[in-house]
Amino acid sequence: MLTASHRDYRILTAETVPAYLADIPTLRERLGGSASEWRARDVADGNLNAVFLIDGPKGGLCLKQALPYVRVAGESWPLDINRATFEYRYATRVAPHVGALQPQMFHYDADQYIIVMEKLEPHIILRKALISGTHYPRVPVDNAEFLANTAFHTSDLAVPFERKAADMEVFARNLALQRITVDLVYTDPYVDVWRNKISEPLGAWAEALKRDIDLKDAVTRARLAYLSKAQSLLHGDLHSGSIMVTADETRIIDSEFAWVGPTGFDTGNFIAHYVMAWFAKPFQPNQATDATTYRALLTADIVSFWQRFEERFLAIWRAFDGDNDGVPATVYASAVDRARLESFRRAYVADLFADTVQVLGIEIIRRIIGYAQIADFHVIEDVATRAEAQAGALAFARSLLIHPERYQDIASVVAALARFENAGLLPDTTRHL
Ligand code: SR1
Ligand code: MG
Repeated sequence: MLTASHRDYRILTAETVPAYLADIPTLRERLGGSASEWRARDVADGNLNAVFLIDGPKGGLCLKQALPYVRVAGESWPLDINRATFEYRYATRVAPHVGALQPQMFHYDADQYIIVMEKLEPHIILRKALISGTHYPRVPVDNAEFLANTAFHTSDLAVPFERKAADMEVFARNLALQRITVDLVYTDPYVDVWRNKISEPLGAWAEALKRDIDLKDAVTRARLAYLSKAQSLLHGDLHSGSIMVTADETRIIDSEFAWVGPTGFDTGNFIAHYVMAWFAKPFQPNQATDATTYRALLTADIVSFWQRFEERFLAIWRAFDGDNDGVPATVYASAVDRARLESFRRAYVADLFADTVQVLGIEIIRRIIGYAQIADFHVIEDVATRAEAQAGALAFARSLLIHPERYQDIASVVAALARFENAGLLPDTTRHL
């Protein structure tokens, strides 16, 4: 979406990218040589933006430009280009706490809505690895480290309220992308809207979800939490398409959906994509690993992610002695106070877990019924087979949301997966699986 204030904005192409970079001395220096020697490739893969990789005689760069519309939909779906600002602001805000777990940012152009960053090579998108059955064991550990740090250091546990208010002031303006999240994640699957993409075999499931008032109540509680529980700065879209990997490195990318909200949004989103990979796995073609083995790796990764997140979040909190207004050290001054603080910490993390489970269920439902569906299921060519895999995931998601008391720890979440895989295309909402 363009306004009069964007009159200098131009959409770059692989042909025009070298000339753009040639005008920026620090970037010219990184590439080496001159523009005529640089090769730019359009590698856009996500739903929203243009992305180019550029190689020069000395080095490479990645350039990302916000388009004035949703890339995968085209100009019929206009979208505010200021989203690039929020991606850049998030990356710089969390940089002191996450180190090399995100790409280095080299340049931000506030007129062209362009970010130029480290080119990640030979990294691949984690979703592609999950689909091919290739295992990257560092991911759960690294992502737990990333999220424990971003969640803690941007919360009232770690900063004076004035600092958090400054974050809220910035990211509360990320309105266009929050409209997408509120609509596509929290609302669309429960109403009739043109954006939903419901395959014919999933028709009964889609109808059942829309009629299930217990489910809709649970989703409404989560939607209200997303809008009103300003707990920490969220990445806002941390799924397997927002993580790039090699065997030794994990990089979190694409933080344009950043928002101050419930911490469980990021943790639940991440786990949801491992769970969907689990349901899709037996039906995906061309696998590097046998499905049973890979499923066991996925469940182990889910458990180790949560355990590591909890362990690191608590350890960072225990070691922290900076100013904050949420849990002031002056209030917890005696040995008795400090012992009580430890049980307070445990309760805080239990609340994060409950929010995580809610978002886990909600993210699964929106990726199967809603607009932004995922390749993990769509590589299954046979629509009926794909729907069977998706139905299992929907049944599991519904159970998480309407029976949260059954899912008090991560072991009970993964232990339940197999109970739902044969849920079938006719949802039985009276059968409390
Ligand atoms: C219009 S598509 C929007 C979705 O793509 C992004 O990757 C986010 O997941 C968002 O919900
Ligand atoms: Mg993205």
